[in-house]
Amino acid sequence: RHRFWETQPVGQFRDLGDPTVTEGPIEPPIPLSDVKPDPYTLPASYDWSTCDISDDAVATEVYNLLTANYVEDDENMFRFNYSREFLRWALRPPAYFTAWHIGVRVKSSKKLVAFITGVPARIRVRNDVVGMAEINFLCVHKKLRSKRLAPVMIKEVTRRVHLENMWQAAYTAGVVLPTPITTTQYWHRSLNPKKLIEVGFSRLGPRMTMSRTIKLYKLPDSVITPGFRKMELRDVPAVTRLLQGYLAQFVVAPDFDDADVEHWLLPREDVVESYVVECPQTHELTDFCSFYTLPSSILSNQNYSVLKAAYSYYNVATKTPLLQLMNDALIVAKQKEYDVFNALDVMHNGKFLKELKFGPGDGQLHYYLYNYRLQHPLKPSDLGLVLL
Ligand code: NHW
Ligand code: EN5
Repeated sequence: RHRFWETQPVGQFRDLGDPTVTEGPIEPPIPLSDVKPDPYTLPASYDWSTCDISDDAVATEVYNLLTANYVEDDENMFRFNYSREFLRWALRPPAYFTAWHIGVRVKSSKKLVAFITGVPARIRVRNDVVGMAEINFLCVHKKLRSKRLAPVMIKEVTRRVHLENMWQAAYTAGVVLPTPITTTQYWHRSLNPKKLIEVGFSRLGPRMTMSRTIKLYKLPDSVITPGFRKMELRDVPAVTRLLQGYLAQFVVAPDFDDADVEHWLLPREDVVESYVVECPQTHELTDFCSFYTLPSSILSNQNYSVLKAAYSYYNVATKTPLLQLMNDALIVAKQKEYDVFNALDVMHNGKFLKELKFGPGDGQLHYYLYNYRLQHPLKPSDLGLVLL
């Protein structure tokens, strides 16, 4: 059934529940001198091309490829529209490798027709902190699909990760592959219900009028929590401590240090937003919430061409009730004219989704590890990792 994935060191469906398979790496590392030194062979008319995303012209080529060919929903109504600045943020975390930003070009025209990326991360699985690659933005131009190009690209990124002496990876996908470590559900909170209904993102519920729907999703004009403010550079050490304390309870979670927090959580306009709650008396930081900005192109509507979506990222509540903290996140997202606030049912998100009027979407997100096996799949609430 999976001619490529059956050949890879990933948990196979037949291993599920087999007590003789143990947790941890599937294959041991090999000497770096034994890693294949040359790139895998592409079909004759294509070349590998390392993409320097710092270069504006290259960033635009990648942006254009993804904008026209990346992930769509199951009815092809919406397509992810990651911005250039978002891609730069996603691809240049601390200690990134340019060689892991891999394009495929047509030899004759130099046109970029496929892409795959990795970035380094330390990910903890139970008590084991593992240096991994986070793989994302796998994309093959619509006209080149089903030619088995994706397996060659996956093998090539794997080879380049191995050359840095890393042997594991984490990735997510909307499709089922061998074998998910967990399957999570997308939830959506309408902020601009009229537009969402008009573009087909959501529907008017039974026995609901437009005006009742607008009233249902109404939010206060300003945040409720005293001391709620945008995160600043000086907050990095305290946010790192809050996050480390929170993420320790999950089975799989990133191991963030100050440099990671500065990169992944310090606000960047139209890319990532983070807020802290600073106790008005002690000036101590007690709570934290964040979301990233990922618009979608609306593929066929007369009046609108983009849907502005916020995606819940990492949230930590130690003093403010989580429900109130996330309600404040919804309020700031509404103020900033996001149309919808999305979240997965990971970490403690299940505690606020229903009460804050999120509804389940038609999409799921499956999480995977490469060359690392778990004995049993996890509950989404045991997962402390959000990929972009
Ligand atoms: S998931 C988003 C993936 N991108 C899209 O969905 C964009 C739209 N679709 C496309 O561009 C986030 C194409 O359909 C793609 C497949 C390129 C998806 N992951 O070339 P063929 C990520 O970026 C398998 C993994 O003929 P195609 C995460 C498929 O099962 N495998 O198909 C990426 C089949 O194998 P099988 C996927 O439609 C993680 C084979 O590809 C997949 O022209 C990558 C068919 O290839 C997916 N999303 O191109 C893995 N979709 O065994 C990283 C299909 O079933 C692993 N396939 O025959 C770790 C590497 C690093 C390790 C380091 C130690
Ligand atoms: C890796 N980084 O299917 C990403 N999105 O539910 C790759 N549905 O937006 C993997 N179909 O349910 C990505 N509206 C996998 C996800 C691919 C994109 C995707 C889903 C997630 C989505 C929307 C629109 C559906 C349009 C028709 C959806 C319902 C919203 C409604 C609001 C009111 C309360 C009930 C729910």
